Amino acid sequence: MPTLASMAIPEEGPVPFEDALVVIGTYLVSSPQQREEEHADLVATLPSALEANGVKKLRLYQGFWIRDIHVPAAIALQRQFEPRPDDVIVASLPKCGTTWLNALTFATMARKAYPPASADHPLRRLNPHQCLPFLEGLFKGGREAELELLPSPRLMNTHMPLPMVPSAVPGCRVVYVCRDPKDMAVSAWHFLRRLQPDLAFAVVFESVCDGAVAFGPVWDHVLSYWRASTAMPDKVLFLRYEELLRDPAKNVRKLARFIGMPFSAAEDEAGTVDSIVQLCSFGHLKGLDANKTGHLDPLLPVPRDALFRNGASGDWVNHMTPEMASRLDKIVADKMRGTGLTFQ
Ligand code: PAP
Repeated sequence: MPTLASMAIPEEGPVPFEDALVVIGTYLVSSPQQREEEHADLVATLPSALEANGVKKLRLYQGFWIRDIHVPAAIALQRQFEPRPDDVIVASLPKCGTTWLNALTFATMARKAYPPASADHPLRRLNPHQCLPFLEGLFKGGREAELELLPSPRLMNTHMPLPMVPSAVPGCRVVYVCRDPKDMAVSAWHFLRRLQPDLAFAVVFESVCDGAVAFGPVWDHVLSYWRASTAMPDKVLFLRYEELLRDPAKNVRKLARFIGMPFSAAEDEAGTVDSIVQLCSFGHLKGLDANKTGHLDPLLPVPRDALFRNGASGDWVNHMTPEMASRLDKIVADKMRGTGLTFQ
């Protein structure tokens, strides 16, 4: 079997997962059916609900609404995921800044091998999601052995709530990003409409209020990481999309310190932080071919450009009545009471 080094991929990680797959993907046989069948009896007993688009089925597994195809992945992640101490996992709910944080974390962690200003940086030819292995995607398909072949430090991505990846904390480091649930709901609606144009915003809004969204309820997802970040701040970095927008450079510095790779004086001099911010900026990523063409997944016919819609905060005012906004705010505030976390 060829090594990653023989493919001109650095021997130190993180390496773009898409590039690593060129080597390892050929050699490993995945078995999604087998994993689904293994847990089919259990999945069938779990309470179910339909996702807002009425297509995908959610199952209530240990208090979280997980897509039925992902429940076997959750079980396998709980039982088998073995973090390395120098691993970093980017975690988030969908539509809360995953793509951006994937890009920022990859660019920051991999900056020695891939200088952010370089013309051949992987983020100039790959969608940020292609740079990180998606944990539930791999575990769903029985492909977790691929993770073992990646050089350290590894950088991975998940939408799972923390109880589905319990070994991650304190086994490695997790960077979490949350977003105002009102903007998350709007972003999710626009995304789902790419598959189902007649989907009403009210349907998505109600599902967020009810808690029945993939990987939700929103508040329980956020709190699972929030609590871990307050208990173990050196293991979980808790970021906010709105703060990233307000001061991306400050957050990139925070991220670099957290992963144990603070910027040196020489890097400060060279403007490395600004190069990372610019490389990963909404305007830059949105304009790249890698993000304008193609689909997210061969099985998910959503064009990649759906990940780069508006890139701002506060768009909820254009979609919600003041009553809807205060209803969701109140639900979230009630759930957050006493936790030290607020969204207002
Ligand atoms: P995912 O969970 O499916 O990967 P995710 O990246 O979390 O989606 O969310 C997409 C949102 O992040 C979009 O928000 P919007 O619908 O309100 O516009 C998208 O525009 C925004 N986004 C993506 N990349 C960036 C970026 N580089 N900077 C700021 N926002 C971004």
